[in-house]
Amino acid sequence: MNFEALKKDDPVLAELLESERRRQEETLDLIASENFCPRSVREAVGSTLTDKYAEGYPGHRWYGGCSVIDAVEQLAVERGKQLFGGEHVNVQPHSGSQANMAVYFSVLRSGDTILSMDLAHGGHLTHGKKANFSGRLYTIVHYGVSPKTEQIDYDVLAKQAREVRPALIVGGASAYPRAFDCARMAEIARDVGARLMIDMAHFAGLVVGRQHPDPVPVADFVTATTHKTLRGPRGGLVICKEKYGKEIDHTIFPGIQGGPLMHVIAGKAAAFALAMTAEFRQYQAQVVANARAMADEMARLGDRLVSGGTDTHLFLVDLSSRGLTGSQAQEWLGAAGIVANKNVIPFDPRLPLDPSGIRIGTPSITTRGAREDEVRRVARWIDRILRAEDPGAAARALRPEVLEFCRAHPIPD
Ligand code: DSN
Repeated sequence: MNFEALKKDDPVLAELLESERRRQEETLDLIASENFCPRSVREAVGSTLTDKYAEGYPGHRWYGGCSVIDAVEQLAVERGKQLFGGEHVNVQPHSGSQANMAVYFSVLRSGDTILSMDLAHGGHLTHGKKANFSGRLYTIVHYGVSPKTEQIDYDVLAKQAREVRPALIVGGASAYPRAFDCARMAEIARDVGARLMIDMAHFAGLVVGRQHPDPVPVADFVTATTHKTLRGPRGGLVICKEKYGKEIDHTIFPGIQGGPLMHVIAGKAAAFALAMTAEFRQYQAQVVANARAMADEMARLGDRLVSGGTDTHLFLVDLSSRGLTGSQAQEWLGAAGIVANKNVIPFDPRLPLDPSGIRIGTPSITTRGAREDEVRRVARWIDRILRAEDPGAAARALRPEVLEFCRAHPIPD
């Protein structure tokens, strides 16, 4: 996009958007929840569909003039069903949070118990943080990882479920480097009469690429965002069994949302079409291969990785053995143009604002075409900075190399 009209109408904003485009081009994004969506998706999101109100669902709208909009939403829904093999798909949630809210509001009453992963062990805000609607409305009991393996112990989870008897068990996380055993979680939920929701926001693309166990056949509800490994526009979706479909639709509209963002739904349709290709599956395999290669290289250089490694698109480095904190690492890496985020690690003795870990993900760098050798090189850069006596100076010295790497691997347009 060249921002031609924006430059004319609003040069101040145009300059900001141009600066962000340049920042993205000239830095290496290792934030596990980010990616670069293709131009076709951006064209759909930037289209005139943003102008149309369409409260309701295809064939049942509260506005006239929805014939084209109906076809667009129908296309997104049909592609979503085909892509994920889901019985019922709702593409209207504005975000992953609203997708999760839709499931909770559909099947829970206020005060019901949710058994979900502890945020401090990698879970998500909407899985029951006190300050979030989920923590305010429901009784939250958390499961976590084993102190020994830093992985979920499903026998412990089964025992906990039997004690707690939750109405809903939630799987999925935002900083857990291992695959979820969705089939085992379904068995645990079945045994205690709970429903199972898997929030696959982080690993939806991996599921499509057959790099992660598929939650769709075994869970009652699967929620996702469309902008992470799935590489689509920023948004959410719900996949569920047909028997829950009507309730989910009614909860999303009119329950928690008004007019759907039809331009974003068009972007979802465009992204789903691309996700059905063999190239997309290869990309997902490369994302995981890159995460493994990079994690192995960091371990070889002496870092302690949470759970000892990764099965997914992300890994967590415990910086305490280097005598550093996540915030320091985030800042120094940033000075070299390497963008990652500080993160708590399980049983972190430090506070979330300055935790012991850093989270590293490979979806974006893989979209730029990096392969194993290149991500190993990035791991060595990270080591060089964090090991230096003066990390800030080391980062500044490395900046030209990072820039050259970025130029050699432009964001595909
Ligand atoms: N905040 C997102 C992440 O970075 O993982 C999850 O919503």
